Amino acid sequence: MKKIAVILGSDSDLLIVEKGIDILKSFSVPFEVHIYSAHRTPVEAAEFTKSARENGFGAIIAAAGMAAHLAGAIAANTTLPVIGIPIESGKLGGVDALLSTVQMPTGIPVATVAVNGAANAALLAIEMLAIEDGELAEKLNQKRKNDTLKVLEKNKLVEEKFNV
Ligand code: RP5
Repeated sequence: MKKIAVILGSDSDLLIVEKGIDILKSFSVPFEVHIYSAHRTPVEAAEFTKSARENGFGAIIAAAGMAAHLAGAIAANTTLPVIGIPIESGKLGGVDALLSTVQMPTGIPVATVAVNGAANAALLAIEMLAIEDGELAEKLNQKRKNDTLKVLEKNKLVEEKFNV
């Protein structure tokens, strides 16, 4: 199976991104986590990205806050799919990172999830691998079914409590 790369702009992003890492683990998907910054370690970020395909990666998740150029800078150096997670940090509540991540020029796409949307980033990366992997696709279907059952159960409790 292809690996998923999880790149953080800073170790301060880890608390949020771990929610996605937990999902990758729960699907037994192989992954690596690295800290590469578009601004502080641009050479290392580019080196990793340029060799990511030949090193067995199938998708790259890039998380960064503030002037969040990491996902775009990574996407500039690969044709692997790149998923950007805008991280809430600083005084602007993540809107800064959201706009920096999502507003990519034509030709260099970044699939941007919600601010702090690490879980969806992981699920989207898994869906990409599942295009060619029926077993993984079945695990995704099972998760959807389980999630649906949880909501139905909550609905039942609320209906019993409030509806006469
Ligand atoms: C971004 O700036 C990082 O991704 C992080 O979200 C934010 C703050 O980084 P630190 O100053 O905490 O390292 O580059």
